[in-house]
Amino acid sequence: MMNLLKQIVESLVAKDAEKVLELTVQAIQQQIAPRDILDQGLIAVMSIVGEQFRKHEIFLPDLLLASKAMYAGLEELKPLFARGEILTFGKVVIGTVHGDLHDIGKNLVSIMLKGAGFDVIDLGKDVPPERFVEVAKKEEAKVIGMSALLTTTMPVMKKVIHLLREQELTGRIKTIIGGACVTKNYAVEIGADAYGYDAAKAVEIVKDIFSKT
Ligand code: B1M
Repeated sequence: MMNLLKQIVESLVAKDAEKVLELTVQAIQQQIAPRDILDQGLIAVMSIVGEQFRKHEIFLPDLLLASKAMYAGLEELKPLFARGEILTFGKVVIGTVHGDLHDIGKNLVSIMLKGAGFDVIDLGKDVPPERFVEVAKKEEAKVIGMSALLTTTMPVMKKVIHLLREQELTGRIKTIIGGACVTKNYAVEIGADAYGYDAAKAVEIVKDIFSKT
């Protein structure tokens, strides 16, 4: 069993989607528990790959290939999870704020959060403040993640935090912000719960939030 999981890890690190798919099917046939295939195989690798990306040991196309390989395996596993069993570790609503069309960084954060096992509701770009709050409430998400690349769109993040406060949701729905123009000081200034310098840090923070709730 361990050998097969090890091979899944190796194929994922090699970003070989076909091999990952083949080995995942084999693992299922050998009755390895889906949760073990997920945790010890697919998700474990995304942490390794995320760290490599953070250290600039690999680049964006490598990260995208690795996540594609992970999804190939994940698709095979999804139907096997018993009804009611939670496949993911929690829900996160994410988007690039209203007025801002830069979504490359946000997509990276989204991919890495998915890779880490979170259920990510990606609202895309140019997202109005009301929509972040509305969807987070409807989906019972515990985290709202906002990205901004333009100094002119940063105040939208503040609006979201204001809306949460108005609706007495502060603390129940945590906020994490990031993007090239955003700083830790700005996060403190507007009352965001956390600032993510990069995608790997964002995953670390979200994991931390969920481990405490
Ligand atoms: Co624009 N752009 N752009 N642009 N663009 C910048 C941001 C700019 C700094 C370039 C410059 O002048 N030097 C500048 C902003 C200046 C400012 O406000 N301070 C700028 C401008 C001015 C503009 C336009 C106004 C240009 C024009 O039309 N006159 C226009 C605005 C359009 C709009 O949004 N309304 C515009 C348009 C565009 C393109 C469409 C051409 C394209 C975007 C394509 C796309 O995203 N689909 C684009 C690009 C590519 C850039 C640069 C060159 C690169 C941005 C990028 O993707 N970086 C950028 C210059 C730069 O940043 N050096 C620039 C790679 C990405 C991986 O990094 O997004 O920072 P980043 O994400 C990182 C972290 O920040 C963090 O994790 C990521 C990876 O680790 N992170 C988070 C991001 N979100 C996070 C969320 C988190 C946590 C971490 O928690 C939720």
